[in-house]
Amino acid sequence: MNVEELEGRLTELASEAVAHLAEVADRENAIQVKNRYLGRKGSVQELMAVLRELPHEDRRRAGQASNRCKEAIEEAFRERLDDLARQELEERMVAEALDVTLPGRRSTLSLGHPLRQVERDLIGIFAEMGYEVAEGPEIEEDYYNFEALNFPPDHPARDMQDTFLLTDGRLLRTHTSPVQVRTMHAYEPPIRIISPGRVYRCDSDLTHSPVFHQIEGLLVDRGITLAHLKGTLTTFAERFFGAGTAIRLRPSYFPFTEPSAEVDVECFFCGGDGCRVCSQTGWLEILGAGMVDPNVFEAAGIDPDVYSGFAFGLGVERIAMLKQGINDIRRFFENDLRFLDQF
Ligand code: 2NL
Repeated sequence: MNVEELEGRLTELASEAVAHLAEVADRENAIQVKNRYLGRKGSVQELMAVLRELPHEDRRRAGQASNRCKEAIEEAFRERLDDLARQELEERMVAEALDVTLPGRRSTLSLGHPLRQVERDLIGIFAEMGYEVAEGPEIEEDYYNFEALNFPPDHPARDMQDTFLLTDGRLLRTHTSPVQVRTMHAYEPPIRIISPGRVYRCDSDLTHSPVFHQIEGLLVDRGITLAHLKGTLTTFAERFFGAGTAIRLRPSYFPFTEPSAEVDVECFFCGGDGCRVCSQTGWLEILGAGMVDPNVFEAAGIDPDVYSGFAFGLGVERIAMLKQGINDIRRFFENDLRFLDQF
């Protein structure tokens, strides 16, 4: 082979390599193709064996031709890598494109748990009438939960069935009355408080949950009568259930009030005509109330000859179930958003 032929072969090799590189689909293949031509055992190196057999005066020319060939291949290689990188970037930009003009997902503003909504409304009505919110511990002493409230030692509500007892002799409060007792112990009348909170009873069915919520009210001052109680509850019923809602008091018994009454409101489903919800009576029982028993005042250090007062208690779940048409108390505690989102 003479120098012209060698030059020709090198030029051919270069264009062959450039054509090959143009066809590779990725970086790895591009490197393989480049090495096939420029590697230590590549086609260009193979041709260089010829160089040693050329006359001395032709070797320089042959060397230059080989350099041109290598440079051409290397340049084609670099360009191909650049093209592949650009192409990959473009593909990623298409694949990962974000449409920033799409409308966002609306977030909904929750009104809170249905029980809390009812509790908030109830508290709001009494707050407007001047009642202050009082709170106390859920783990109570027998004294505040029972004894100070005039429960006789053998009263059935003290039964282990109804009360969760702790091993240290304390208990989970069965009502929020102990909060009122503590308030009477700590403050002089006049007292006007409501005590909302969690209470516990060992009882469970469609309408009873072992943990439920109560709001109790207590008003103590000179000259308080049953008329004040009835007026207060009438105002409450009108504000909560609607103007003109009638109430009635039926005689009842609680250890801590005398006299005691169950309080009914006119059925707000049928307006008092009688329906399934009120069992055809036209009335719904919504709370218990009465005049504070003198024994309770005495235990609290308040003179029953000077002061009198009324108290009432209502179950938040019961009112929420009536108002929102819920028939299973457990719905409140399951945290099922399909239920909760309806309120
Ligand atoms: C009901 C009945 C009631 C009271 C709670 C009370 C508290 C003190 C003194 C006197 Cl410190 N009474 N609370 C009075 C009458 C009824 O609750 O059925 N609750 C769901």
